[in-house]
Amino acid sequence: MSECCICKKCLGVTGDEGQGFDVAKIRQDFPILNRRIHQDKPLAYLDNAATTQKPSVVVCALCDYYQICNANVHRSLHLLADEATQHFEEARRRVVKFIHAHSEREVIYTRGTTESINLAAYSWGRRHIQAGDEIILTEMEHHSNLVPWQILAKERNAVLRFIPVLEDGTLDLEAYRRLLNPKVKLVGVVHISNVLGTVNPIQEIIADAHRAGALVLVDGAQSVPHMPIDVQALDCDFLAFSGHKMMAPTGVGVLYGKESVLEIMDPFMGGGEMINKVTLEGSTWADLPLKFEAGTPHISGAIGLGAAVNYLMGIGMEQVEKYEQELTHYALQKLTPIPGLKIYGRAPERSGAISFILDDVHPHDLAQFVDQAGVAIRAGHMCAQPLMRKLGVPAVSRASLYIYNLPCEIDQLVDAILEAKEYFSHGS
Ligand code: 7TS
Repeated sequence: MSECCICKKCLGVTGDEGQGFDVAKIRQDFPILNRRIHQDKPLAYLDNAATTQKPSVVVCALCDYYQICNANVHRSLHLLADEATQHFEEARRRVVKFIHAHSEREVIYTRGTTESINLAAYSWGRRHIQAGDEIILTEMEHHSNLVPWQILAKERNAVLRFIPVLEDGTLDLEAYRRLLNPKVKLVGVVHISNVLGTVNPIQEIIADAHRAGALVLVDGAQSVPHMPIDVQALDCDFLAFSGHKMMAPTGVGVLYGKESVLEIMDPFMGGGEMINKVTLEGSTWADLPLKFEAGTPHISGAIGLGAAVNYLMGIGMEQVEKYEQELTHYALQKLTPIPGLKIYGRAPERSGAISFILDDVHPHDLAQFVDQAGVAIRAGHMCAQPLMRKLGVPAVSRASLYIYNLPCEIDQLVDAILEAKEYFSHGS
């Protein structure tokens, strides 16, 4: 393992990008990546699907808000309140640009993907789903895009149907087309699987759903941080994503919804901010997007999200995607030949979330072992228990990549897995 994190090999992969892409420079924005852990080993942070690290500009944006213009938004008339509101709304405009939404009315701040999907299931679902209606999901959904629909279906006597996952980790699109019928009101689909890394063909899925008269919610938790997204080109009705998986703070995320769809939805939560007029007998609602933003929001989080979006746009999402594709290719090349290592997910279109099992080593033991070598990966059911059941395993280990990772960090993981193989083969 090289002492220098930007070793020759890494520069070989990252040095000739041109167009201003420089991973060494990017890494300087993340002081945490210089940490040395467990007897001075360089930290290789490969748990980005769980949450990403934050660049200094994001941390500074939080500091600046609290130290320079801390105030509540959308209410008081003093200068600080005005500045805080400006920053909060500027961040929303950046998100609009980032995902190519039509207007700020379509971008609702939430606590993250989970809340975004719950909002849609609650506010859209309770108005539009009746007994006997059908909702199509996939077998690879994160619990966030499954449980809210289960709750809704139970309450409404609606039916959930599932697009099967094929052996290679792709969706069975023929089965999907057979499932479509006039009773289907919504298709909920993850864009990129947090377990299999599969990039689902959502453009096609959306077009088919629309032809059948159903709306589509896309879970973008693992895609929005990693590739260019254009909600207008995709024509999705909802898109949910989390700030913390794209360099922003925890506790902030977004539900994008088409204005025409959001307009005819009831509020999610009641309280301050989301009203127009209130009497003791009843209330009317604020315009979009505030109708769905009851109470004091996560102001610093939203400002941090704006800074993160700015940072990512500065690199360019095409560059982010291209670099991560190279890195994923490198990782798969290195991991695949390891004897006894089974990788889950062989979709031709795949991202840098790579799940695996080594021999009969428990995934938790493997994660703990590689942690001792300085490598942070995740182990567990990945909040996708039905998919685990389908794969026939209780849990997996998962390495997940981001724009600041290096080939030598993958080497560090591979070395640690080989050591683990040796260690556990002695029947410890
Ligand atoms: N959808 C997908 C596809 C996800 O990967 C996650 C989080 C969520 C929804 C929920 O996001 P949250 O920000 O609301 O919690 N996935 C993971 C993971 O794979 N490891 O930790 C969290």
